Amino acid sequence: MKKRYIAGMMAGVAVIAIFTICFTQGKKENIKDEKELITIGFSQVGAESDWRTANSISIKETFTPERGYDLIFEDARQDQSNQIMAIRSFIQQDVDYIIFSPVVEDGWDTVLEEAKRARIPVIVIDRMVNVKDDSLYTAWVGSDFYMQGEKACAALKAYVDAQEMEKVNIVHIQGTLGATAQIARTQALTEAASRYGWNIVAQESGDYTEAGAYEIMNRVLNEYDDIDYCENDNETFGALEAIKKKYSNGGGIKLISFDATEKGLRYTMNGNIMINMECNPMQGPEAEKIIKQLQDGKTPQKQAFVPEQIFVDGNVITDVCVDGKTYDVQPVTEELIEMRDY
Ligand code: GYE
Repeated sequence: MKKRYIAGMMAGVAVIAIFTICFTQGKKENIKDEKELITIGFSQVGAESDWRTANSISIKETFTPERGYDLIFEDARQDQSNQIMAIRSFIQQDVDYIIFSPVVEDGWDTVLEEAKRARIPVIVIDRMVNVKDDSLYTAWVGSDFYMQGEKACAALKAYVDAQEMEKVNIVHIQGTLGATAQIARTQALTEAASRYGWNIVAQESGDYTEAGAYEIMNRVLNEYDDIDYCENDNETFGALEAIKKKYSNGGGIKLISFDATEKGLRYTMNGNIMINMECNPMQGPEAEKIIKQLQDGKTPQKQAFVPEQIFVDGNVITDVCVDGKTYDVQPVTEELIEMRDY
C-alpha cells in the first residue's frame, strides 16, 4: 500500500514535471515570438480633432502584432510634459523606435538627447521639433503647413478679386500656439494680409478644438463679420455653430479651413466652407517606411512631405498660383466624400 502510494506519488511528480516542461517551453515560444516584434513607443498629441483621431487610427492600424510590431501608445492630452514623460518611459523600456507628434516645436533638446544616448532612433511625424542639433531625430514626415496656408490665401485672393471686394476683414482662429501647423498657417496668412491689405480684425487660439473656436466666434461676431480663417476643420465647425446661432443663413461670412475631413468636405460641398486645404493624417504607413529602411540598414530621407490637395466650394476658383506655380483646385464630389474615412 505504502509502495503504491509512493509509486502513485512519483507518477504524479512525473506528470507535473512533464506538464511544467511543456508549459515552460510553450511560454518560451511566446517570448521568442514577442522578441521578434519590433517595439515602438508612440506619443500622440491628444484627441483634440477629427484629424488627430484619424492619425491615431493610422498608427494603430499600421503597427499591429500581426504586422510585426508591439506598439505602446500614449496620449499626451495636449500637454508637452506628458509627452516628455512618455518618451522617458519608452527609453526605460528600451523600445526599438520612438515615434512622436510634438504638441509644440520647442523644448525637446534634453529628452531627445536622452533618447540619442540610449541609441533609440526617433521618428517625428506631423508637427516638427525645433532642436539645436538635427541629429536628435532620425527623420520627420508630415505636411507642408506653410504651403497649405499659402494655397488657402491664394484661393482667397482669387475669390476677393473675382468678387471685386474692396475691404476684407478676417477673423483668424489659430491652432495650438507654438505647434508647427499653427506657426506656418499663421505666417502664410499674416504675409498675405500685409501683401494684399486685408485686415485681421481678431486673432486668437482655439487650440484646434470646436469648443474653443465656438467660444471665440460667439464673442467676436458681435463686432466683426466677414471672412473667418480657422486653422482646422473642428475650429471651423465650432465657428460655424456660433455663426448659425446668430444668422440662420450664415450671414454671408466665408469660411476658410484646413484638414478636409469627411465632414469638412461635406460642408465645403454644401457651401458652408469656401476653401478647405487638405491635411493628410495617414502617416502610419509613412512612418513604417522609415522604420523598414532603418531595419535594412538604409538612411531614410531626413524630411518628407505627404501629398495634399486644395478643395473649394463651387466653381469660382479653378486654380491657385503660389510663387509662380499653378495648382489645380478640386471640386468636392459625393464619391470623394464617400472615399474619405476620417
Ligand atoms: O490640422 C488639426 C490638429 O498638426 C496637422 O492638428 C495637425 C493639426 C490638424 O489637431 O486638426
